Amino acid sequence: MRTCPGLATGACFWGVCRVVERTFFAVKPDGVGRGLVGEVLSRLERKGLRLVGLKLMQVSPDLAQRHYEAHRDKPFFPGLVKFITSGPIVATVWEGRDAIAVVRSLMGATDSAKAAPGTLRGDFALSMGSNLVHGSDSKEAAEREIALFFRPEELVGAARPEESWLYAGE
Ligand code: DAT
Ligand code: MG
Repeated sequence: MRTCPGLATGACFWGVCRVVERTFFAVKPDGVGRGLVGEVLSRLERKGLRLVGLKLMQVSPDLAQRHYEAHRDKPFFPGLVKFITSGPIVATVWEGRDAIAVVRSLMGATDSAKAAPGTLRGDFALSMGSNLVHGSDSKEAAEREIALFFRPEELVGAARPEESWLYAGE
């Protein structure tokens, strides 16, 4: 596999160039506190997504408000900010084919009690507020959230040797 010249997140599989997506994904304070970081990240790794950014961090109230600015007028906003700043999170960036939608499908529904078995929230959570994980829900959100949490030099595009199998036939 070779990196495509001129494409920030491009890659070549079997000589065919394609643009792959990047998405922002976080294990929330409940997931870190409950010791589920390895379990959660391994689901994304095993799916075949490429880890390109990773940090354990404490979210400040200012960063929390900017991250969740779309929810600023919702009644649950103060509780959301309080929760996401209540302990460390693991902030990550992943890259791969349809990464945004793929990660959302691995996460499950926002209300963990309704999330399907086999999803992260369906298997490891019960709550609406403490719902274990965050994932970008659109290309615009992904770009905005990645830039909020990571400097460009903190993202490292390391190819996985098995990508020739993950994308074989495409
Ligand atoms: P998601 O995290 O699935 O993208 P969202 O963007 O709609 O969901 O909401 C962001 C977070 O806000 C969500 O993970 C949990 C919290 N939240 C959403 N709706 C809520 C509600 N009705 N009551 C309490 N918390 C809520
Ligand atoms: Mg959301």
